[in-house]
Amino acid sequence: MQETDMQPKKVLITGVSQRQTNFDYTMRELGELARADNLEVVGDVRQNIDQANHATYFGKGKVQEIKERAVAEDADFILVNDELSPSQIRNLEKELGMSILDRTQLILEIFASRAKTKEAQLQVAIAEAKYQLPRLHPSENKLDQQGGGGSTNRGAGETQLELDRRLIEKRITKLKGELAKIDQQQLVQRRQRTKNAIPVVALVGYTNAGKSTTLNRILQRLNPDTPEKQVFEKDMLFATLDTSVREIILPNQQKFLLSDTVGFVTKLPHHLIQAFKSTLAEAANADLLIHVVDYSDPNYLDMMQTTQETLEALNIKDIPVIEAYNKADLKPDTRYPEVDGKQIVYSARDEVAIDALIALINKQLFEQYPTHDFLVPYTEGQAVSYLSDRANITKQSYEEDGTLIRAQINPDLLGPVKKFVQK
Ligand SMILES: Nc1nc2c(ncn2[C@@H]2O[C@H](COP(=O)(O)OP(=O)(O)OP(=O)(O)O)[C@@H](O)[C@H]2O)c(=O)[nH]1
Ligand SMILES: [Mg+2]
Repeated sequence: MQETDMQPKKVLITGVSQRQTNFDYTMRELGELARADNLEVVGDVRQNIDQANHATYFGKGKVQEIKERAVAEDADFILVNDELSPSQIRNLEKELGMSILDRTQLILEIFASRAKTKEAQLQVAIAEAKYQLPRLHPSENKLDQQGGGGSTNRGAGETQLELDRRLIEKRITKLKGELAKIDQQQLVQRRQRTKNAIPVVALVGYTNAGKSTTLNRILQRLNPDTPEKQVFEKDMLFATLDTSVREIILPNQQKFLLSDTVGFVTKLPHHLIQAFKSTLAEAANADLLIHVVDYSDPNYLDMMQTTQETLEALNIKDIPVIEAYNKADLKPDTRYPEVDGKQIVYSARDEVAIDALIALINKQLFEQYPTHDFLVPYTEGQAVSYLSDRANITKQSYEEDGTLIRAQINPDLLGPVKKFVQK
């Protein structure tokens, strides 16, 4: 949708609490998502009941209230804070005489409008097709509408439905095939990196927490001569949909790869999570995760929980995590940078704080590895460069019979330099 020459469509946001403790928050977030899709929120109707109505999602009285409110506010359609069943959407639309957009469709729309690369576009298209599949309905297709009822007609409608279904299934297979090709290329790249054993650090977290900004500031601090490597950062939901990987060189010459990827949100549609699995493979294969949190947001704890649940749904586990509490500059009476174990309170906008985060990443990457003393003869220069590329060198001196190096190194990489380890 174009902001400039088109009036934004007006929507009424609606939801059923259903024992959700963070219901208020998810409703507010629904409003944010609507704005991210260029919609104007004209009102808010909620129902406090433990279970949604099976047929119409809202209870009867509430449906009436929504109808009146929508007319009064001149709403173009109704936005519902959940993924509705196909029949709930049909029944509600019939009773309200208005179109319904559910939370899943809204998120899919936002993703579709933001997807830039072929991979992201394919992933969104697959999720959209999977969402549509169970929602095909005989009355929506032309054959059924053209006929004037009668049993022969119903038969034709069903055939058309079968046809539509098969078409979408075929489309999904085709899209998946195209995606698999891209994934294959990336797998090769990842394998290559594993072979070179450059550690991978992945930024994960809620959308708008500051992941891309953190990547940009780390890059700027350590590799200032590569401004073209900066990624897109913006104050909007789902600014990033594609994974970007950047090589970072630490002051001790140690390299690591830092990857930035899509952010999470509550009730992220299941099909989208599945479709984005390959994009998030970067995080699944990381040596270290940086969980970036918008510490200035009053709901930061809910956001952290959502991130954890999404990571679990993606089967990303058993990877060490730095909890990075960002935007401390926006939180009154908060001192930063403050480091406590694997936690840091910082601001991506503050250089000193970024340096503290860099130091913490360095420490966490190598803390798990044992320290060795290596004595490398001066004739074995390549062993010194091998170590400076892969190990965390904490001390280096030039002795009579070679370079003495104290370093932490991944045991899997010790092989080629093992003979220089001092007993
Ligand atoms: N004041 C302040 N603003 C920040 C800080 N870090 C990030 N921001 C702002 O927060 C907004 C979102 O930042 P991004 O880096 O795009 O967030 P993200 O986590 O990559 O978001 P998605 O890509 O949407 O998942 C931008 O407007 C940033 O300038 C910070 O430490 N302080
Ligand atoms: Mg981003």
